Amino acid sequence: RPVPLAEGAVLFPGLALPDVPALLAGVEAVSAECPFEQLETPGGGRMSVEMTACGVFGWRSDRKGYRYAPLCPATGRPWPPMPPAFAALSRRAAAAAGFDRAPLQSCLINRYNHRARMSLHQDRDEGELITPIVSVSLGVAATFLWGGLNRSDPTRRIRLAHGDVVVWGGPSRLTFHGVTPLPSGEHPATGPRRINITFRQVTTDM
Ligand code: MD3
Ligand code: FE
Repeated sequence: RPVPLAEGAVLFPGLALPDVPALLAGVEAVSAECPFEQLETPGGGRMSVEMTACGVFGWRSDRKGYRYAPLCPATGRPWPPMPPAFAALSRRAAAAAGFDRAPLQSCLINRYNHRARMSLHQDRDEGELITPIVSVSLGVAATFLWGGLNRSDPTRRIRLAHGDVVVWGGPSRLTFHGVTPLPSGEHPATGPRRINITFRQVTTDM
């Protein structure tokens, strides 16, 4: 069942399938409180992916830069609480990959429409790099690009399908990664979209 990808990185195909109804209900509840938004980048462009978040911290981007923040930008209120089914899945996945800490402070929700993409980047706005990141893919399958510790390292292409969970920790935590433009498609659970949920630990003090 688990597919080792590299040191610290493990793919669990379909691990989230039993949780799909609760996850999609959670995404609906969170986005009703803090709506999906195509964030502005420091360069003045707009991300093609729509994002929201729940938990203690969400991630935001604007002309001032990228950062984790305690308030939803659309409402100025705290991000919605993390639904219990979300936290349970993060715990289960981190434990299954052999980590004794699970990321529970922040849950970012990315929504990809046809052609939305994410260019190659590292996740390094978190001050905490010990705890792994847990990612859950739902809906239309995407091609994930996975490189090394340098932007110019060669990339592997990994198909992330509905229900797949990946845990990224240890030496894989700071690898460059991205998502190629979402193909046109249809999935019974999400229609033409893909939803990616990532769990993160942001600070060491909680
Ligand atoms: C490997 N999201 O939100 S999830 C992101 O599919 C992000 O929406 C992508 O990259 C998505 O930052 C990829 C898989 C993932 C997430 C975080 C990682 C892979 C990772 C952090 C380090 C290494
Ligand atoms: Fe990332």
